[in-house]
Amino acid sequence: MTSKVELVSVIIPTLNEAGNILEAVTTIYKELEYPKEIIVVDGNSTDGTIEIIKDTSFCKLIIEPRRGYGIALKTGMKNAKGNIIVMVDGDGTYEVRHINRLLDRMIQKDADMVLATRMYDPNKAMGFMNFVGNKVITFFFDFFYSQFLSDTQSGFRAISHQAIDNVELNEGDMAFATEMLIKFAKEGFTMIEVPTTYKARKYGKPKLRRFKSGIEISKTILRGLLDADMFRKFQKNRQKNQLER
Ligand SMILES: Nc1nc2c(ncn2[C@@H]2O[C@H](COP(=O)(O)OP(=O)(O)O)[C@@H](O)[C@H]2O)c(=O)[nH]1
Ligand SMILES: [Mg+2]
Repeated sequence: MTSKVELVSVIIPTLNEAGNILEAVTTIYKELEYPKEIIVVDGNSTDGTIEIIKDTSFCKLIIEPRRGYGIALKTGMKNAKGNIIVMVDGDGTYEVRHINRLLDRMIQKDADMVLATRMYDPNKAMGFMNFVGNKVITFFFDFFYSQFLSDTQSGFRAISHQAIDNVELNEGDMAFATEMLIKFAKEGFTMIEVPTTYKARKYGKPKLRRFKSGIEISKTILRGLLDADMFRKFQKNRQKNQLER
């Protein structure tokens, strides 16, 4: 439940995003209409990302030398002071101008998490293989955990800080994003989506290793199901979420 925005902590993991990061942080700094702190968690980039962040007066820089998207986000969350956390990639692919939409919706719906879904993007900028992988993962996630999400792999999310402190997250890399959804589903937290657009990466390479991440995410989904008692709880949440749509 998030009825008020006191402070938004925007957390951006970066690993060699020198050509993308400045536009992302300046846009967020200019557009975000709520009190904010912008935290960049860098994995010891060697392409100048760190220097670019240091040159801005409005970003807090944390160096997290351990590899992994999930590890970087967890470190950022530990240092976040806001009652709401927004996580977003620093690779320029998400339309960060839409950040207020997530927060407005969060308050309006008193939600625990709002995800920016890329599935209604008219430009269809997501690569074909990523799109298919995402659809398959999302189908199984929704089916097993009784949710109605369209883009479980979205890395652009507003999250209640209190809710995230309530769940234990162990995945260190890309499966972190899915593990978070599973744990939220188990707690009966409200998760909703707002549409956004998406852009192809202009600089640098994605760190996503599709096959490896696909396996890890599938394992995370199956592991979450081992607790059979949860099924009944999910069914109850299904009814509640249906009303929230
Ligand atoms: N600090 C840190 N950031 C990372 C790491 N791996 C990926 N990132 C960042 O996390 C975000 C998502 O990664 P990306 O390569 O775009 O993955 P994709 O969007 O799934 O293809 C980007 O901003 C990356 O720079 C890491 O090991 N450490
Ligand atoms: Mg990306």
